[in-house]
Amino acid sequence: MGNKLNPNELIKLNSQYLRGTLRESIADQLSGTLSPDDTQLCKFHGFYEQDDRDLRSERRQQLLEPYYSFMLRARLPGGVCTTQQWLAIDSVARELGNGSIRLTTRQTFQFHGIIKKNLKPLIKRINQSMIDSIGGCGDVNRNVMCNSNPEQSALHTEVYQWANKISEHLLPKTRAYHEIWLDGKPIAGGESEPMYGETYLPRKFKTAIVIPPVNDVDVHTNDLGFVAIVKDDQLIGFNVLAGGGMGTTHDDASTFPRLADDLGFITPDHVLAVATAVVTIQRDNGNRVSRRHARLKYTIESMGVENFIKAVEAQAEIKFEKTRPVKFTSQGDHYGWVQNADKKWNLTLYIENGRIENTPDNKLLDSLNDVAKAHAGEFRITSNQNLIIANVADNKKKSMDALVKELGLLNEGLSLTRIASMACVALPTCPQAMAEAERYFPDLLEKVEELTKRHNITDSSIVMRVTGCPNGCARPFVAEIGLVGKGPGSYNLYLGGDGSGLRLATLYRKNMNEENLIKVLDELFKQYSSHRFLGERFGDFTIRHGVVEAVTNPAKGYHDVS
Ligand code: SRM
Ligand code: SF4
Repeated sequence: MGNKLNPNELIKLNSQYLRGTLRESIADQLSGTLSPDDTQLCKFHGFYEQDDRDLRSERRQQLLEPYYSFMLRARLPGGVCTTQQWLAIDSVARELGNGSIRLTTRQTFQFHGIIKKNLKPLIKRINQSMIDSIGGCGDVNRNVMCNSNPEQSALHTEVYQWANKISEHLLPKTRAYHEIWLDGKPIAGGESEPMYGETYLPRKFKTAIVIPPVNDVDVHTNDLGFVAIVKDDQLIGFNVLAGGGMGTTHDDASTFPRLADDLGFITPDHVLAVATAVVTIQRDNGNRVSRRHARLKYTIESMGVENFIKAVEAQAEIKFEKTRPVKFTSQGDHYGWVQNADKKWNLTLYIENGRIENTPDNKLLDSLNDVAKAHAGEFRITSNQNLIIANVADNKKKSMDALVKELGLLNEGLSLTRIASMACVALPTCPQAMAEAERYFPDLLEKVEELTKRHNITDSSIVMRVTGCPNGCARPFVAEIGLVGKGPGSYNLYLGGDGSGLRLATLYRKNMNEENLIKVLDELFKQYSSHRFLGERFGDFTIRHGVVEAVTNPAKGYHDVS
């Protein structure tokens, strides 16, 4: 590794606070693409340039430029939107995207297939519905996650407000977004980025809040995590976590998935100061030479956790109290109708890989449009790519239940493993994909389900996650079975997550094709079926039975607290 700054640092520095030449790039309608620097800067505005990889070689043969389009990711803290907003999102997808909405593993949504001339109208349209895409991507804080426990509505509301406050607090202050996309007037006297500075962060930064015992957001996989501590039904503060992350590079041991460390407990009044401190320490100490090593997890590894804690305390002018004991029990969603303490009803729907579109067999986009029209309330996107119809009044529950049944949205009869699992986007839009994920996973799951039936383990909900590459967008390194794309039809197999997101999975086999994978799972499921303890999870079994070794991690202590 040389000491030369990564070229992205200069792009940021010379961009006049993220403006670059985005206006000119958009105005140039001769090409479907942006200038090279703008392809980096556009991420801070929430979108990526992509090309349809299914069409690449055909277009190359025809001497055409790749079929360029854009993916835009919104900022939606805690995944909450009104049904009015949903109807706007729906119409934008149909009119300016490729007719699909993709719910993501960070509780927001993406549009794919946006052509260049539609970018500005699209951004304007979502902003008219009070949704923006600032920091959807880029080297800043990303969408702030907050768990969507329908059972705990009063607490959820309070904690969700913190997710919103953190999201607002960590937003870049540049007016570039408003000027370029919303025709906002420049503010006289220039501007500054008091927290981020001219070169923003060395890399993306992710924050999540969680209310135990449900760890649907996989809080330990975030750069910064807040674990709500509740006493007598009141929020009294948060355990703060820092330094989690999933992304790795195959066969490069200097990169690794990591679970966050405990920094200690704080009262709510210190949340924003601690968030600022963690962000600015990462800003000043993160690696700006190698983007592969630029996440906070590597900064903490090189500073040492104790030094990092001291630095946060000094910067935020606080003293961490001892981490409070908590217990997590699951990382998946809880499906079906649940009534809140305030008597409102919530229905969690399984959305296969978060993809919402109309196909010849399933008019999911239309069905959710019908639900949104019938429900004057909220939708909540979960961090497992699912959708909650939230806050249905008691006297409306019956008619909503009839509607979702009529529309076939209940997905009854799906296996426990299927509804606990997820896959990343991968092909054809993701430029990083080495193997299929979203398009392949449903078929693979059928084969896995046959095995679970053969071995009588259908009562076990096994968290299985597939990604097309080791960036880990569906958090496979905390799954009980993680498949990580290596090449076309080939995956590395990870085992040993604990079903609550508190233990890293371990590499078990490399370069598995489907045939080998099914053979290996057949044997493992056979052993699990014969030797499991009552209620023992598959991931726990693979550790106890010596299939893989438990990966020591800082979050382990949490799990043992009863
Ligand atoms: Fe991701 C990059 C999709 C959650 C780690 N991720 C990408 C890109 C933008 C590919 C690219 O670099 O051009 C993918 C776009 C695919 C497409 O066509 O839509 C992409 N990531 C996704 C989503 C849509 C996956 C999904 O199926 O839902 C998720 C959107 C989240 C959001 O709404 O903000 C998504 N990505 C994650 C997560 C999970 C999480 O954050 O909880 C991770 C692992 C956690 C982490 O960050 O460590 C993740 N994505 C990455 C990385 C590796 C980062 C690293 O530290 O090495 C990349 C590559 C990069 O940043 O260079 C990446
Ligand atoms: Fe793309 Fe890799 Fe993320 Fe999947 S894990 S969406 S293949 S970057």
